[in-house]
Amino acid sequence: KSTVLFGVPVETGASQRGCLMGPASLRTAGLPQTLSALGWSVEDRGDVQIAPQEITAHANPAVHNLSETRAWIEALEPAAYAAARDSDLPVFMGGDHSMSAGTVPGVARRAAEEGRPLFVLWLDAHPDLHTLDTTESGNLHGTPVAYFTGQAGFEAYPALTNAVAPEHMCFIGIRSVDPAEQDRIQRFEMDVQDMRAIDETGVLVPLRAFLERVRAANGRLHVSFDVDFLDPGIAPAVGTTVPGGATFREAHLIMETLCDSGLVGSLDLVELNPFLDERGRTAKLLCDLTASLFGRRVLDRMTRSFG
Ligand code: DIR
Ligand code: MN
Ligand code: MN
Ligand code: MN
Repeated sequence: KSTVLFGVPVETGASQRGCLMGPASLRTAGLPQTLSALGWSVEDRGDVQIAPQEITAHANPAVHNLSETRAWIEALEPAAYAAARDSDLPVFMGGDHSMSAGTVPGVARRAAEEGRPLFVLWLDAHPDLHTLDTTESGNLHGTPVAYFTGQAGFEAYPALTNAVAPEHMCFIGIRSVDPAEQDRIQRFEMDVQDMRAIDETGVLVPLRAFLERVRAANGRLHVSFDVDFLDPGIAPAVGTTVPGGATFREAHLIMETLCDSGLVGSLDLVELNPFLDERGRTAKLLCDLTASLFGRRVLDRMTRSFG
């Protein structure tokens, strides 16, 4: 099994600086070596870069760093496509969540080439369903899902060629939704599992139902993992913490179940802001969660700790 990794040092989609250090922090935590040790062939393609950009205005005055976001999408779509073509399970190390406006269309192009539909599991406190007209913060990390599901209002982003069907989305961990996002969720009848639903049934009931839909459609699955999906008590290194997030075991159980399914074809690790952390704690946790997705078992961990 093979993985291609690359870093996406983008922070212009977020409200505060620091996500550009995310890829370096994940490498320092040993992510490439961890995956090699699990028996994967690992190719780190380094960091994607964009040229310096001029300021572009938008009708919504809150919107900022529009040119940078556009340039990142243009650079990331082909990079993600190539990584998905060249390996079994590429990992895109962010970087704020605006990068998924590039990585998801890239893997969607690969899925279309394989003749398979792309499904996306969005693990996040937020649905990131704003358009450029509805974002109140103007932070473009709040827009990728609306963009790659083909909603109107993205004339300022690159034209989308491979949209993800809204009914192929599943959101888990949601606990902060803006009014315009709520409207879209209801209009498109997207599968949104908020934290209350997780409290009531546990993570496995909705996750298994979604994975069955992916399998029945012979789909390819992309997982987008926002650090703020996790409870801030275990993952403080993110600019938009929301109380009441996923626990350590809920998060590992999701990654282990995804591993068992064999359906995952690509992964985003986003919103890690190492500047807000102590001793790389959150980067190490992301590294361990990724290891669970790549096949590390509880008994492997015991061997490591006690053997
Ligand atoms: C809020 C927060 N919905 C916004 N969004 C995100 O600014 O649009 N925080 N994605 O991570
Ligand atoms: Mn997000
Ligand atoms: Mn979020
Ligand atoms: Mn379908």
